[in-house]
Amino acid sequence: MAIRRILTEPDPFLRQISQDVEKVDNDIRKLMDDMLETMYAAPGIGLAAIQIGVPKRVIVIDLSKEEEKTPLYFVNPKIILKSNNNLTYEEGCLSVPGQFAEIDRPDQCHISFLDYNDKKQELKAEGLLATCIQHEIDHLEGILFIDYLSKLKQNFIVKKLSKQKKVLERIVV
Ligand code: K1U
Ligand code: ZN
Repeated sequence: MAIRRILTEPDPFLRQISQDVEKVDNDIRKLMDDMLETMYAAPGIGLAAIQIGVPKRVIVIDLSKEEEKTPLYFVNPKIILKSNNNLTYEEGCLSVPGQFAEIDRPDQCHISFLDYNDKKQELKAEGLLATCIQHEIDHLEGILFIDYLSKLKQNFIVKKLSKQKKVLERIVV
């Protein structure tokens, strides 16, 4: 397993649409293991493959608070049904460091996906899990949570992150 670098806004790679995986083989399992290690190290509660520069439809999530880890793996996740009721949650994103905003999303979603063993599964998620799944599926479409904010707020955040990146690049070089 390896910790991989997480791409941050404004990296155009994050805006790509990710491609379906044909089969969950050992390469995809290695990718998911790396994603999980990267997510735990960050730390975060979810990660999409595109965030580490791999444009494949793969996401990992772990909402457990205890020592015992409970990783969830979703390959080619598809939303079958969304609830009509919304949940507002203060979201963050490892690709938009230091920024948080209240985002409204359906409070329940029903998804189909392939699991770690290439088996077709379905899941009815609610609450934070539903929010996190939708946030990660957005990444697969090149969408970031800041896209739901006003243009003014988006521009402010992108400018701030661009400046931070420039400062960091000067320190590293
Ligand atoms: O960048 C990502 O996609 C991960 C993101 C997932 C997420 C968070 C909140 C709402 C929806 C989706 C994060 O994990 S941000 C970090 C975070 O939420 C967290 C970090 C440490 C402990 C608990 C939460
Ligand atoms: Zn994110």
